[in-house]
Amino acid sequence: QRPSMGGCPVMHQAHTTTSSAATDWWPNALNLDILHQQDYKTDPMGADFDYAKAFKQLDLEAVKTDLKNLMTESQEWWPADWGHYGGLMIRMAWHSAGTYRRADGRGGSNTGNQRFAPLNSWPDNVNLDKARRLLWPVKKKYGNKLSWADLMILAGNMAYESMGFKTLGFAGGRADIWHPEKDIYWGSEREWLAATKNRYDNDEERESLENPLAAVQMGLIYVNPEGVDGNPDPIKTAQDIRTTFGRMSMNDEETVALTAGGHTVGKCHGNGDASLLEDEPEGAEIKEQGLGWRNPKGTGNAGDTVSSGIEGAWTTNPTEWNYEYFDLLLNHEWALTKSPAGAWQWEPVDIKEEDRPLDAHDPSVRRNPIMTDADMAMIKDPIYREISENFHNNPEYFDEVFARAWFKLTHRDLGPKSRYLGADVPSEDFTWQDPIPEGNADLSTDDIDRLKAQILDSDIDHRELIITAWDSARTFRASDYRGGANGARIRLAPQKDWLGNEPEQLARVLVALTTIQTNFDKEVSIADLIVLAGNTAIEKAAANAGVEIEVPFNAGRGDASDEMTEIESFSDLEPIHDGYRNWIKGSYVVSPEEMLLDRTQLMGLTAPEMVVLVGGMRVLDTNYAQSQQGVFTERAGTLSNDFFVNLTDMSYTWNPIKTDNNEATTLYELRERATGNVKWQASRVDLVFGSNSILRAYAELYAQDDNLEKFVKDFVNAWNKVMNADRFS
Ligand code: HEB
Repeated sequence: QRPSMGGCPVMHQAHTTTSSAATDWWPNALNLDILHQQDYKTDPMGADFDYAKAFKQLDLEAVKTDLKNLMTESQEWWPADWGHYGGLMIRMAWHSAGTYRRADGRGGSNTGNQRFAPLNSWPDNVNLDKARRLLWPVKKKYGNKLSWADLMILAGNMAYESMGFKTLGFAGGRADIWHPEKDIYWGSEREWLAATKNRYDNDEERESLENPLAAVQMGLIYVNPEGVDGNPDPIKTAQDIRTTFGRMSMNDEETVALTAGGHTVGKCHGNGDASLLEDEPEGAEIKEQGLGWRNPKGTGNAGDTVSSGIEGAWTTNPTEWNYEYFDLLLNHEWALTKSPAGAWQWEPVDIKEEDRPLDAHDPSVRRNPIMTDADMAMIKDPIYREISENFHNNPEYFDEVFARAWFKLTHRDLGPKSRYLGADVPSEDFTWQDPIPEGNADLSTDDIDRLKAQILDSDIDHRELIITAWDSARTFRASDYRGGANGARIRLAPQKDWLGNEPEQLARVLVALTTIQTNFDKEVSIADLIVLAGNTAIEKAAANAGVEIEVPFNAGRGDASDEMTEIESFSDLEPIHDGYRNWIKGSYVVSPEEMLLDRTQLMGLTAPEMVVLVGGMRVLDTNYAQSQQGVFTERAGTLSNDFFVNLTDMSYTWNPIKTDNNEATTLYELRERATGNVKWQASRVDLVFGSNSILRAYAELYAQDDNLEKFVKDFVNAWNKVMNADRFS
């Protein structure tokens, strides 16, 4: 109880905890906070800070040396198993990277989000708070030049190197966030580790795991180590492993390599009663200072540590890179037992004394090695078994596959190689990096003017030029920096055939642009021409509205080839809705306006940018199949603020359109109040800008009599941001 003197100094129910917010009264209102986080003021570094620049000043070799030393400098507050923190650091790095999922590109290592809720407190991340705290002296020493996000991955690499494994390399470039991410959907459960069936269309069909999720239970990184819903059965666990690793584009061979390479080192912790652990970091007492899971047993650490509840090491020498994992797994019979914490685990029926690992804190005792249900899957699933045997017989091959898979795991969501920083970047290109050749950046103003003139001379509809530029750029997602206009992959499979790209129209525009390219006397990429054509058409549309404005253009985009393009993984980028073009591919449970919001967040745009772009795209007549919903203007093709003027005009009423059978559709019509005549048509995506109070505030801003010019300028800025979102050099 806090002492009170004649009334509390803070008003009761003040909005100072996360359980109360002004908008909680209307839980179904659009959550624009997911966009507001793009221009939050939580980042203390300010807009001028450029992490890439700061990283370039970093003495990477010195950090690496410090990290290697740190591995074996056991701290009394959290003693290292066998005097080596390697296993703990690798688990931290893997859990940082392993939240990535390919469907929306969210999760993963590139933001340092493990410092914040919910990840800092996930049941699967027990005691990784200790790993990060052990790294604090290194973070403190190198400061702004080394983000937490980079540090966590580098620490995993240095752990491997200090245990004798040569990694493929390391790229820096992951800038930290300073607040929990508000946009990531981790599942709808309200209970940690709720039964897996919540996430499946059909519980027996493990591939029916709800997209975009990549873990089988709330609070896990991947699968339950004790078996599906805690019931050991390696064959079933194998299905879950295959599905969840597939959700991050790992194939069977990569999956086996990662699991084996991961569990070659370190141990599981479960020498106590897991139910006695105190609160996780986010809920812990102030005196815990950000640490969680206080363990009341014995010293609460070292030999008493409880993390997963499983207890024991996988290999005889768990601080060394070696091949004992497969030796033990394949050459013993394993039987189901329980750990001291009561967790299911597998132990060998028969093992030579010298093959048993030493106790992690008492060298006078040897213990049984263990396997989790997930490890057993590596020999019980027939496909995994074949791979395991092959790795066992060809350790050099195992080394190579593991090195590549580890690099992919830890760098996958950092984006294209142009974002990679530092001297340890491998020279090899990998197709999962979506490589793009460099384009010609040396186009003079005169060259660009000549190209623009040819674009205007060609007989392609301006709306089609704008559409093509938009469609080529809109695939970009800031979650993993994939997609975008660079590379002009819109001309390649699978994108050229996506329904949302209106393939016939697209093909026509590409032919016209290719003709311009071929006839031009300098090298210019199609990727650049697509953007330049869109820009040129927009300049014309602005001029029609009486505003002279130049859309910025930076040449240098390259054209990717089919060989550089993993068709399967590009399928993740296919739009199934695009509110900017007033289009939805099918019918979905989620409302079109929510999909617009989610897509906008992925594109890295703010709420005002979304508003100005939608308003502009409508009057530019760029709807899919030229539908007229939201085209609230008599002069389509003119970059006017008519969308906002008419949306906010009280001379209309807004009415849902019914089908002939009197069923509601998701479409609306605007009728003149005076006559009842239908004047315009609209979708939910159009009308949400008039109904949501925050969006309406922005819509009114652009409808104002004094803001036509601001509207055009803001539109051009937002457009330019979209066109260049995927360029990092
Ligand atoms: Fe792991 C640990 C599970 C994968 C690496 N794992 C661990 C544990 C568990 C697991 C339960 C224990 C924890 C404690 O502490 O208690 N994993 C698992 C699963 C999976 C995995 C289920 C799926 C299959 N891992 C993995 C990967 C990696 C790893 C992929 C990498 C590569 N882990 C690891 C490590 C460790 C672990 C290193 C140790 C830690 C220490 O030592 O501390």
